[in-house]
Amino acid sequence: MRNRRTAIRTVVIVWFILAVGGDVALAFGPIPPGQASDLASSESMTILLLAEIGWPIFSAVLAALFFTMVVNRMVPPTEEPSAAALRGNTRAQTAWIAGTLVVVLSLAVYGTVALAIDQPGAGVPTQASALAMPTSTSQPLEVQVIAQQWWFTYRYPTYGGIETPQLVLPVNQKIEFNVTSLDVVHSFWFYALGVKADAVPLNDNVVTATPTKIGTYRIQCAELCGLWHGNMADNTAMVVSPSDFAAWIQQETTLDAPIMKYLLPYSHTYEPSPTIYGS
Ligand SMILES: [Cu+2]
Repeated sequence: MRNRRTAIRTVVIVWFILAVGGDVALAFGPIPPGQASDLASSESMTILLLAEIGWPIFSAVLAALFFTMVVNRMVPPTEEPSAAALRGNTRAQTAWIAGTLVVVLSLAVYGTVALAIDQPGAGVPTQASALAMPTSTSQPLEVQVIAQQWWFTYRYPTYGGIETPQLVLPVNQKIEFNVTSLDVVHSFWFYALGVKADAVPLNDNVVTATPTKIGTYRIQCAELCGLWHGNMADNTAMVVSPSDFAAWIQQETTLDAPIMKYLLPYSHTYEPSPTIYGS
């Protein structure tokens, strides 16, 4: 009996060291998707929280496994069979149900609150934002993402509705991505910003995020969309300073000037053309 107690104590100590060590390591480790936007930071925070809660539980499973496979085999068996104690054990059952309830309910509350803070009014485009230049960085700048087989193009309604093949965003400016498609279902995935939104024909999928780090980023399509789906990846999306952004917009406006009369008027969705797509 004493041996068994010592064994259990050893396992608990092993579990404690594993759990605390892992949680400390997690707190200092890189957590995806990183800190390149407010949305990404919040997602990293959620992943860290879940990992911090999950790791001690996983450690307990490892410790129990270690106990069963190694320690238990070295200790002479006691008279009681190990599994019988749980059957009809009201206290264990109540504790199990209460524990599960607490975990599920607190995560539900946390998830709801996080969602409400990150994406207030998610899915509802702010019509007004397209009409004027944002006067503050918290007022969203509307950027439309148009997915099509097999690339993304971007329109900036605030700047005359110009369309560009490259995504450039000003740093520390709240961006309202309006994601749509011209043909099949695609998915706009800007991993570093924590943005992933389905691009559905005749739908306007809205996500907001504020990029906080100047840099060059990768964008890709995250929905198998046909033969050249793999082509829908771009390593040249950029987050730049407001002055660089203004200069870039100026340059694109000049480039687009001759073709503006052929572009469809800016709209949140576009009718797919049956003659082009053969449906
Ligand atoms: Cu695609």
